[in-house]
Amino acid sequence: MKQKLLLVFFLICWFAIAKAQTDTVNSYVKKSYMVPMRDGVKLFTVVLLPVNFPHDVPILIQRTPYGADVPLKDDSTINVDLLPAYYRNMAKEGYIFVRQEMRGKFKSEGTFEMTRPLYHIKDPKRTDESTDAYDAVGWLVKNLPHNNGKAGIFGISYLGYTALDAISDPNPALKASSPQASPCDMFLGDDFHHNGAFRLSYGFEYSYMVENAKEANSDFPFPQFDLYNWYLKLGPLKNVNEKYYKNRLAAWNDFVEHPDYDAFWKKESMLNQISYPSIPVMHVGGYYDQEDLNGPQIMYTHLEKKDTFNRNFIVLGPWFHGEWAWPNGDSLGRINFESNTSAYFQNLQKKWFDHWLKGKDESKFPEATCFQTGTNQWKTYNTWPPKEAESKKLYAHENGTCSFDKAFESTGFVSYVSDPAKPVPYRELPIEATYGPDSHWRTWQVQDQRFVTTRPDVISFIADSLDQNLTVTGDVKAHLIVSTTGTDADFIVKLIDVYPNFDASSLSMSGYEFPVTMEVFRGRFRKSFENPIPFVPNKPEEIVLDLHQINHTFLKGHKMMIQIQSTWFPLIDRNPQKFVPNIFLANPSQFIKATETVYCNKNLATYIELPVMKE
Ligand code: PG9
Repeated sequence: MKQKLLLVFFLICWFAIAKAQTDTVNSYVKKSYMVPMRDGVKLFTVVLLPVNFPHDVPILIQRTPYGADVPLKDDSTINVDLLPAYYRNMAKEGYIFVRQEMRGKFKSEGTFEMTRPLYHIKDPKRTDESTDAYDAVGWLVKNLPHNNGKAGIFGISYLGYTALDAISDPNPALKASSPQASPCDMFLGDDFHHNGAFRLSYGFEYSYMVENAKEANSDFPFPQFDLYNWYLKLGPLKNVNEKYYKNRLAAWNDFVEHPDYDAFWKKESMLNQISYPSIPVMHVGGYYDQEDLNGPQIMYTHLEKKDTFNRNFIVLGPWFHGEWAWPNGDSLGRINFESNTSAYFQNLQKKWFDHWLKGKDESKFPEATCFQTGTNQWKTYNTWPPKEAESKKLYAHENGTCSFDKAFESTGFVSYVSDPAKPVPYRELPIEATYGPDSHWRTWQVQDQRFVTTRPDVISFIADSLDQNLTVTGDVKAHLIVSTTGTDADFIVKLIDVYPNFDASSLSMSGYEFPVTMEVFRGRFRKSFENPIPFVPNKPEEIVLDLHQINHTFLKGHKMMIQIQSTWFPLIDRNPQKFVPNIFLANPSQFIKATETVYCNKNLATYIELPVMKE
């Protein structure tokens, strides 16, 4: 009897182990193909297939301009534990992973066009990233062994952009898309401009990286490590073509030729190309994304208006560009989030794709999953931003304070001199090449602002310390009333969380000035992005500036602070401060000093509008 029981026990264990083994993938084998598109152009495509896995599995695709190949020979295998943390958990339970090079890049045929518009919408005979995604999915489901006929697409940044492209007329086998840190509109926000202000260091270095050579990403050969002075010595933007690019880089020439929000920018804006979530979409973004902070927030809001079937979702976390793909997301710079936020996301991403592509877990997904900084907790919302937040105005006062009370006085302003010859650095020096060795590009958006607070061309307004927590969840907007002695000007606004002067529990964070959100606006576009106009010297004018969505608790004992300045260099090119038709063609003599005035009185009030949650 005892022996029989032992045998039964042994058999149960054996079955359990055998089942567990067949439900887990140990390794993947690499294959590569040239996949034909409808116009005959073939795209280089790398595939990782699960080895000895008895189930049919979905296909997860990434389409990239940065090179799709992985350092493995064809037909060789890789242990699942060596795959990136970003999708390792999905790999363990079986997916087919595909990376495809976009047309014109690396081993793919055809020509590359930066942020190629969706041409097929107007002319069905033309190809673009959406038709390429369609053709790729069709080929993959037909040709890859053991696929279950369902595909998803995902990726970060440009790969997120191609995931977004794919939802315009998706292949019927494409069942879900997760555009992550995808840009949406390159003039209003994201990589190349913010509110019409040109992102100099990024635009300069990125166009060289992707367009200098077809077969490789190239780093601009800077002759020095700290680039603050290099960009200063570069002089006006017209020197870029004169000294370096010689009109050779299409992307840079496009910047020069399209200084305003014209048809060129509008036709590539996702806002004008995709209007509804044709398949389930999960937008993912970081509050401190140094490249594409705007895209996920704006695109979620845009698609939400037509989300009849409830398949539009958003996840926001305390991340730099793509940090959620990293193994560890428990901090950024010196800001601690007290848990591994990346692992949390990777788990959520798995559940989301498992649901749409494997039919697992029928439970409803939260509409919005948005980390709350300050309290350091994940929160879910039925609507995003949550409707229950109450709008409050944080007013700047002449005496350098700010509060929720409007000023009583009818006069009141603060002025500073902005000198393009001595621009305010956007981060502490040295400013290394964007993706060069030891670069701090990923963390500058949470950098302690004390490095500029005492500059005479930076003005600050600080509130009393809070006697209870104050949570701001949703869209933050700055309303400035400003004038200039020049005829053009930029304004940079920051909402800062000032930590207590003496914090015994975290001594080194005492007095830290944490920029919860910040943004630039190029003044010439205050009435219209299409038709810039000069300022009339000394005439007060309103500028409304989107400071994005946040979910942040200013903790009891902390202070809120508003900071304003007019240069942010070399992140943003220098505004000459004298109105010229095209800043890309301005001469050195057109760059002038100007006095900028911010009004803070009862008739001309400058304030930040905050969506405040009830505690
Ligand atoms: N932020 C980059 C990018 C995306 C889309 C277009 C151009 C640039 C990127 O990291 O891919």
